[in-house]
Amino acid sequence: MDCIFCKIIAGEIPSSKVYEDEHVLAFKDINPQAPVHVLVIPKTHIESVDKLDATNADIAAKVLAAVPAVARQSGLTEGYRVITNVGKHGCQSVFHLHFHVLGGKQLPAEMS
Ligand code: DGP
Repeated sequence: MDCIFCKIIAGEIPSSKVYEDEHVLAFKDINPQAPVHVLVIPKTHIESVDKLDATNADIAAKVLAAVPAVARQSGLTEGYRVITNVGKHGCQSVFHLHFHVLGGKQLPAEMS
């Protein structure tokens, strides 16, 4: 499978690791949109939130449950934003489920 995030999980592509456990990897986004911009992903390949159902929701839960540890590790004591893009209209560019964790400054309230 030609998935860039699966290659990062396999160690074939280097990344700046922030957090790792049995099921989850978190690493710095290559194109940061905020002082802290970390991607939190499952080690199992799932395309996006749109492919979640009762058979794999436990994987997504493990990814989300890792977010507070990622935030703590990244010093996000004043809060942060968690975003996941889905498909073309959502501007998803990597088709391996990932949650963007953004923070380190006051983020704008409005969405474009
Ligand atoms: P999205 O557009 O929501 O699918 O976000 C994909 C993000 O992945 C985007 O912010 C840039 C990041 N990204 C793409 N390729 C790499 C890579 O090779 N390494 C890292 N660290 N981030 C990547």
